[in-house]
Amino acid sequence: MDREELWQILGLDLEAHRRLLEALGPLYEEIYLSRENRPQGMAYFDSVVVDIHGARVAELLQIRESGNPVVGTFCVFVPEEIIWAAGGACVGLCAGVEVAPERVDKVLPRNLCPLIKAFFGFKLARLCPYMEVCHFLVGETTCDGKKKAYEIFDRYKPIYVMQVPHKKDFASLELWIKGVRDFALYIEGVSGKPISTEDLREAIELINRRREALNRLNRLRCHDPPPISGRDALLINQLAFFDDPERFTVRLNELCDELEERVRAGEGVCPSGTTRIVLSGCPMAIPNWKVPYLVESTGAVIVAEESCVGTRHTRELVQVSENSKEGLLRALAERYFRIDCAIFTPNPERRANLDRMVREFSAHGIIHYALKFCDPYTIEAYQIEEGAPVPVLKIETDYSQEDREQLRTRIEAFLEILR
Ligand code: BJ8
Repeated sequence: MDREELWQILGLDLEAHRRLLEALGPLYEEIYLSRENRPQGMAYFDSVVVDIHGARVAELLQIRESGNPVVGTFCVFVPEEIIWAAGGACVGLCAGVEVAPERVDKVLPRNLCPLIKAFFGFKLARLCPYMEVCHFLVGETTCDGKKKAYEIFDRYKPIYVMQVPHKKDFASLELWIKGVRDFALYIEGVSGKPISTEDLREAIELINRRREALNRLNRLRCHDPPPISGRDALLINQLAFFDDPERFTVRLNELCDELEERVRAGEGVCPSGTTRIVLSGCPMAIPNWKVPYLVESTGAVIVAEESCVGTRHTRELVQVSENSKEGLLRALAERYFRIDCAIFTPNPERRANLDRMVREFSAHGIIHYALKFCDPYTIEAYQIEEGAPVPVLKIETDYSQEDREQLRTRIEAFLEILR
């Protein structure tokens, strides 16, 4: 289908949308395409970005027109397997760029996390075809900002909100399991047919395979030199939220085959001995590449992301022990309940996971990345820094480019200390 026609069907503001895509092109060229020594397998992921609002959106429209649910989400707590099992499709809608701030400021407070403002901006300005192609969205009671913003956002697009407990005890797990069961019932109601045990098992295996491929990619970055840059790895992690999971997994495994060859040949994206950084903190939604770009253009390499656009999204697989629908739903709920997001209190698992990553990836330092006004991560940064096995640089930033030079100076000074 012709792209303009597709965007018109979805009711986008065509003129503003054209300007948005025009702005993305040079940014992508600067941060990605102009770089040398990228693996050939990145060509597929580049093609997805170059047509980011085209081919995949058309596929989702087809799914919607065939009567199956297309569902947008904002958090890795939403058990997407249930949506896929119902014959539907799930797409992550978090955005990493500021859009229509003057309109957003009329609805939301100024001092709010940029990630929340961004998805509002995309809706108010009618700029996101993924948002528009969705039947409805699924929110979650994670941070206060999101859960209160969903109450207002529901006026623009219907949102089903899942209740996420904030403590990891037995009672909370039981509450969460019930929430996952209720969500399955809701999706069955929307799609008009029950989810079979077989469909649910296949969906669990499908998403587990995608996680395994992402984990394979991430493990390859343990090597010195790493065979792929942090920027490219982040991009792949970002695209996992959009692309068809089956195709994405095949292409990613092909890329990993190539990266294994590189490792065998001792080839990397940077010289051996380059300073290695773990990024930790808030998710970096596409096209939020500011900090990774600054770090890697300052002579270091990012070897891992302790983030929801990174290992927090992929680390845990669903462990199936009982092949009944109830058993599968329980296994799903248990897997999602292990996520170590900063909205949990207390949250010692995050600290333990991060320390393990520092060891496994032989990192020299941690850059803790928090979005401005994100209380859970800005506050938890204190515990992350305290007693960390390597030096920590704490960054608080938003989606603007105004602090770019200031950040560059701080990152350069930090890398100097590590060296
Ligand atoms: S599981 S990190 S995706 S909640 S950055 S909106 S927390 S104020 S995105 Fe998140 Fe789920 Fe947790 Fe992951 Fe609020 Fe913080 Fe903004 Fe955030």
